[in-house]
Amino acid sequence: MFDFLSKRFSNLFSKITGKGALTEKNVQESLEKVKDALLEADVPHKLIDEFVDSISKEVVGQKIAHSLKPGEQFIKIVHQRLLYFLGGQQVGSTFSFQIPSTVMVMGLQGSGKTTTLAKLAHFVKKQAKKRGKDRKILLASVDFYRPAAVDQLEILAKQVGVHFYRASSVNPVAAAKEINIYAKKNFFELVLLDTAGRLHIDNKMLTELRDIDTSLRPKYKLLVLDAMTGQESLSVAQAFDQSVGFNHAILTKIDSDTRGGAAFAFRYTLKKPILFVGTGEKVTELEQFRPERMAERILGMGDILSLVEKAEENIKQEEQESVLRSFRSGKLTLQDFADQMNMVGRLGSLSKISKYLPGMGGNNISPDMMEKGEKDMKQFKAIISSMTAKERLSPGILNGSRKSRIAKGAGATVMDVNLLLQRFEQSQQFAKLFKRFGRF
Ligand SMILES: Nc1nc2c(ncn2[C@@H]2O[C@H](COP(=O)(O)OP(=O)(O)OP(=O)(O)O)[C@@H](O)[C@H]2O)c(=O)[nH]1
Ligand SMILES: [Mg+2]
Repeated sequence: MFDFLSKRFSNLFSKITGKGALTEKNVQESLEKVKDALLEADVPHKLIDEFVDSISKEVVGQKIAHSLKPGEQFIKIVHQRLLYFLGGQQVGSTFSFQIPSTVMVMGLQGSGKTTTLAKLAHFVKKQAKKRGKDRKILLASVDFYRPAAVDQLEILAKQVGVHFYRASSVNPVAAAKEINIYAKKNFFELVLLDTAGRLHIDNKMLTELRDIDTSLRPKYKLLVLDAMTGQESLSVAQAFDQSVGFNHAILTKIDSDTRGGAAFAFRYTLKKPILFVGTGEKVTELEQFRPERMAERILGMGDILSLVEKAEENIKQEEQESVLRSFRSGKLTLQDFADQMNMVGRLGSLSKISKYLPGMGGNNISPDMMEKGEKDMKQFKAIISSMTAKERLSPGILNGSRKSRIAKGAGATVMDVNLLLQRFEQSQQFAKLFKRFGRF
């Protein structure tokens, strides 16, 4: 569970750690690893070559900053470049729709348009509530292509607690006009319009979208892209852009095993912002897109910040702060480690959480391993709780007799105690890394 360091990342890192300078040779070796990481993330070859070339030019012969080791400097440059290609750093800015406005979603069949629309309604409603406001939000659909599509949206609208309107016409353009008139008459502040998707890019779909666009002129046209489609999503995005045009994209299903190659390819080629990412099937599972997190995900560093944000809803502030503090200081005690496990325990199943942790995002974790992880975690907690406060703060004093006392108290073996100490050691290294990168 607390194998925090992604194997790939640590490999990449160790390759050039400790060497005196960034030389052509060690840079090339490491760039190969970056290439592999990007390939695995499903970034198109052509983009990888461009990306790697640009880094190579930047790094070789570069003077190492005083405070950094060559390996760290290298990772930092890769990270920054990735960030740049993903749309730069966003510092805590929260997106909000202009009011009043109409939002139209578009995308291929099954990409998540209808679900995302409900998520957006929920997002805006929650955002308004925080400011003590109540937005008048309308969900409506012009998807007459799939029989139950309109019903699906109606159910979601009920779930979120926003208005829903069913047009009487089944012609998408006529229905869109009807919805528009209804919304104006009833002073809706935000109209979220669902449209039909097709299995592939198809002219009829594009023409329909263009006609709706011409008659409604929605302020926001959002392309919904399924992160799981990988490379193909790039040509999809290009087709929508050339034919209908859109302002932003939303990337869905990033809770899947995908590592974010679609986001990279999309940003790099189309240079349009990704506004949100979908992280699950529920209407609450929508997050603002954070380039820095995607960069880390692509590099296999995991997504600790997302995990922390998720935790915010479930975990008391002070507990979180103590964990962050220990990360920030680069020092981690066994007590912090136990706190972390408690925190993680309250976040949900390991399998869900693991997607956010470095080195655990792939499909290389079997249900058996998950189960074992859950069991280990319980045992680790028992072991830590049978230690004295002093032992928790300075595990260095744990000799043979202390270990066997602790093991007995926790119903475990000395080997289990050693295993815990080993994991703890890894976690400590991770905290040190965090500190060096200045992540928090
Ligand atoms: N895991 C996960 N599933 C998602 C996400 N977004 C949507 N889904 C699922 O993807 C499936 C398709 O979602 P829809 O919202 O119906 O997709 P759509 O684009 O409206 O599909 P059509 O109307 O048929 O074109 C559903 O089973 C959703 O629950 C996400 O972010 N994560
Ligand atoms: Mg739909």
